Amino acid sequence: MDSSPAPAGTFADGAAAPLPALDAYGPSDELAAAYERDGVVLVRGLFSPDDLARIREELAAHMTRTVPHLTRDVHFEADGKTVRVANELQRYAPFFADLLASPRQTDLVESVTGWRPQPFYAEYFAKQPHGSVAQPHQDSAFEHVEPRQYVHVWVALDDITPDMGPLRLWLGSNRFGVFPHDRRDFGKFQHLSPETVAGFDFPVVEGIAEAGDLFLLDTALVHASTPNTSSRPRPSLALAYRGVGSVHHDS
Ligand SMILES: O=C(O)CCC(=O)C(=O)O
Repeated sequence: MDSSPAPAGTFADGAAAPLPALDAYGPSDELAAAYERDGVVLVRGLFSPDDLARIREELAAHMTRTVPHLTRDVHFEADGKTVRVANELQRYAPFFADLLASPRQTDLVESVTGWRPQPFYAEYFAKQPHGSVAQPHQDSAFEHVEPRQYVHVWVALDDITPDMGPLRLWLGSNRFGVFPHDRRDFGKFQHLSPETVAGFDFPVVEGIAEAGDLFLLDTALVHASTPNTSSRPRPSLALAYRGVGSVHHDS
């Protein structure tokens, strides 16, 4: 078995169908039923162009003013310079702490999942052209929350076309616990082996999206992101929530 880490920018490819978008202000039982069935739902209409512009402004400020001074909460591409992920944004800017706490997301999470959420963390995926992929993983493998009430509201900060490295989602894979994360990529992120993924029988969809769309995903859902072969960055913001009263075990 090949145990070498996958190089940056590679992914065992094969096109997948897009996930259909549902209206944020449509029937909430429809959103809840889709989430219950698939472990993810694509929601359209919650973030306006003005919201996105403000988020992008604050991210630009974080990247230029704060990130150069950080020794944690930032991960780089293989060149060691280009930011791949900026974590824990709420620690550094009140804007992100406030955004995370907004009822806009917490009400949505509650109405779709049935449990009351509290803010957990916010992180930015820069996904530069020809940057690294995210290999298949479950975020619930890295943060241990009991009971298992832990979601990401993953916001597309720009349109995401198939060549921009959209999310890839294994529908319903959240119902089977945590799979072995026995590989590491160049940045030491743990992920599933190609053999584990090859054994899956889950429908696979691609996260094609419009700017402002969000994926509400159960963090036990296996997901990845494919190469960004376009000439545009594919920025996204993950707002994480866990249940009020849940316990987070630091590992
Ligand atoms: O945006 C990406 O490329 C990866 C996102 C991801 O893996 C995550 O939200 O956990």
